[in-house]
Amino acid sequence: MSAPQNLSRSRHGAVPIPETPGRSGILHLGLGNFHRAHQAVYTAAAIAADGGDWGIVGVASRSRAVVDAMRAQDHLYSVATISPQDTTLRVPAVHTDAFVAADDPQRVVAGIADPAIRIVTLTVTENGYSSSPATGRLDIADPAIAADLRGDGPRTTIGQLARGIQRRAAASGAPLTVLSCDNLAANGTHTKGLVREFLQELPTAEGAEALAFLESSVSFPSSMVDRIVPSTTPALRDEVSSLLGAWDEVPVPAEPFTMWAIEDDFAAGRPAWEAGGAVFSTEVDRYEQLKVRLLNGTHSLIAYLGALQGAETIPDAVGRPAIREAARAVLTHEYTPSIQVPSGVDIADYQRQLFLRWGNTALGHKTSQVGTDGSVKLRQRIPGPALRLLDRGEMPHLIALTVAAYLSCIAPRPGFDPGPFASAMTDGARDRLAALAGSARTGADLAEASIVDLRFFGEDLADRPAFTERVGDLVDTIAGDGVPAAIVECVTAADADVTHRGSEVVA
Ligand code: CS2
Repeated sequence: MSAPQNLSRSRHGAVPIPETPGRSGILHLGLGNFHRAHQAVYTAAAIAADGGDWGIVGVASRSRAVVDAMRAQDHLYSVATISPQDTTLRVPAVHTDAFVAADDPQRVVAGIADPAIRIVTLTVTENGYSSSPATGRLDIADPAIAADLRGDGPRTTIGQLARGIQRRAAASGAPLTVLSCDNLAANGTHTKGLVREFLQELPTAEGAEALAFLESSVSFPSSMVDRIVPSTTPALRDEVSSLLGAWDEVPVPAEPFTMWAIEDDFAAGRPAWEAGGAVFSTEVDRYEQLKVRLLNGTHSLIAYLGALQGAETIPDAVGRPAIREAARAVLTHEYTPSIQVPSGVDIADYQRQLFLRWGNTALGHKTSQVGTDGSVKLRQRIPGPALRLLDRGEMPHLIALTVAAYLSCIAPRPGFDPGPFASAMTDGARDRLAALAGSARTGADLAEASIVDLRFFGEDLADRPAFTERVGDLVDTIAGDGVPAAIVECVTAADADVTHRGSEVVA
């Protein structure tokens, strides 16, 4: 049998393909699966409902694979919405071009400066913001930031934004919106702060015009993006290509659930994303906390405990009664009471949905994917809720267990084997932590070195010896008595604390 032809405008089987917009109004940094299954789908719905020059130029940071495949497929690909019941396909068809930033850094700068581009969107992960974990400020000691400040590249996202804004200020002065779609609290304000710090580091003559333009003409709305999007597998390519009747090299798997809450502060217009179900809200910070703590924070716990117990996927992990209990306890006792629920959100229903989403067995979401980059992700997820309980004289047992399980996966002490799924997690801090683990005599040593000496979870948590001690004990319990014993100990203690203080009050 001959190999199927590539997906293209003339070869797409039964899946309808809308017209690709003739002009591009959006430049997107981070052409990964998250963007392609989320923002691209909302943009397709917006254009279908309301038109507009909102084609997307997709910029991949370094990886050539998606760019090459999209070019070979008329910039088309399919999004496979996967549930245990079925798989459905759609082709968003909103990308007008794609390129690799590392191949041509000046093209990114020129794109951001182009007055036809009215929105720059970002999905560069928590790792892509070059901010110091301890202070949250721009990490000017980072060699990549230092190089961008000297005028190389630029290669960092913040360097690209700052240099693009600088050129735009000097050229057209046309207003611009920068929209972060990453899992960071107050992601708009945070991104603006980092770009401002970059420009402030430049000599006055170089940075002043751009700084004034930043304040007067560039808006940075915050947004909360939610859709579980695993990595693409060979099996998905085969399945999608046989459903399509054409070869799609870069399909994206995604769960049925999807949510986008955005602050409506656009300096130069925006697509009618509400047509795809986006919510424009003045409560985006609340949505962000809801998601970063309840979904992402609990997700991390499930991933690390699951990997240590030999679970390759999130549904396998959360299907295990002990891990499910730990997830229930952290969600209801430690994360939910720490947030203010956005108006109109039914929190009991949101929690129920989370368990259904994590339990989607057809999606194959890997524990190693969620466990990757914990050193930057946990910094977003855990300090606020942990400090809230510590301030009340209570111990966040399950959050401490999250940190202990993370350390056990990434920096196992000599003699402890965390298993293959933990070893598959990548983390920029792995080598540093592994060196500490190698010389730590006890869990307490490792907890002290990472939480206090390295300020892994920020200044405030470094200053809570009771928390560090609890994490250290749990590292030893995991290694000595096993994960189930650590879970029982934490869930029992957390349930007892709640019984003692009475029922939870959810704001
Ligand atoms: C996950 C997220 O990998 C992770 O850390 O918690 O990617 C999660 O799947 C998404 O934020 C869902 O919107």
